[in-house]
Amino acid sequence: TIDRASFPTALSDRIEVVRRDVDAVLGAAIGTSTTRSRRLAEAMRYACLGGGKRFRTLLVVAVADLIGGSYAQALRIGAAIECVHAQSLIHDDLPCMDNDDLRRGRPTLHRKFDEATALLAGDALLALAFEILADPLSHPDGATRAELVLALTRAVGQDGLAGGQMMDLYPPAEPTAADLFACEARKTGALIRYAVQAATMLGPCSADEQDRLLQFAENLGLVFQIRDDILDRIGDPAAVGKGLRKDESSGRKSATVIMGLTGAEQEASRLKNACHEALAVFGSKASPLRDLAKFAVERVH
Ligand code: GRG
Repeated sequence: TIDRASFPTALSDRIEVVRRDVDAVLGAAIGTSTTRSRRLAEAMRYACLGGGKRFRTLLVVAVADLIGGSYAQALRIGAAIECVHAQSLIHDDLPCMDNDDLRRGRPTLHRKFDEATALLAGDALLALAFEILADPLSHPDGATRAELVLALTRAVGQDGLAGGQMMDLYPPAEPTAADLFACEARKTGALIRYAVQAATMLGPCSADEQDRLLQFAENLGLVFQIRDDILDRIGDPAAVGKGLRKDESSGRKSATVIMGLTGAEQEASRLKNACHEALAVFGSKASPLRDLAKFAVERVH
């Protein structure tokens, strides 16, 4: 379990510790074999280890902490999620999707390498995610490992990232707030929900506690994406100055386009309150999760 005496309580310190530790797991999982393609491994490292807030891993660790799960197992689940997340960002940045040149303040993977390398690095990272989960180091019980894998397949597929991205690329002509939530719950919410769901498998957790944690996760996933949409509107002063707001220039039917900036901010605040309500029964033990909800709604990148 997580040693609370030595594990930092301040979120900024937690971010640093978790980043260091999950990066070590990811680095080892990608490996240093000289018989494999060095270019592929370099591209995977570039995409996976080049920054990122590690929000989903922090979430796994916080839920594991709440229910007395293992830190080492939480980190491995976090690493698997970071692989899927990195793959989704690589694909999202490609010319056939968002056609972005920059990610995490550096050239996107297809700009740094090339499109073929970006596609293959994404493929290999998705495979690596499942390899990490299916390894007994992630959980000693085979049935639990199968559940961890099954739940991730669902978070990635038609009801998850791929389905949500499709809804984002091909929205209805006049999307409603319900259409937006259906898209964002899949595109962003599914992996955040998975982080919480997987962590509940790492320790004793009653059905009622799991329900509440999943309710928290579903509200958190939406708030995280709505904040992303708000940052696309207000986040880049250079773009605003040139009249190139990303929420308009991208053509995406984002929260700020559908609800307006004020509507999106009100919705984010409502969802944050719903996060807090879902955690009420856990009392002060859930403080790290409350910190993450606050972070999701206040973050500036
Ligand atoms: C099959 C896994 C898979 C994906 C294919 C391309 C695609 C389908 C989905 C893309 C979904 C997407 C880009 C969602 C955006 C989610 C989001 C809010 C990303 C930003 O997350 P942060 O802020 O990023 O956590 P960092 O850089 O901090 O890790």
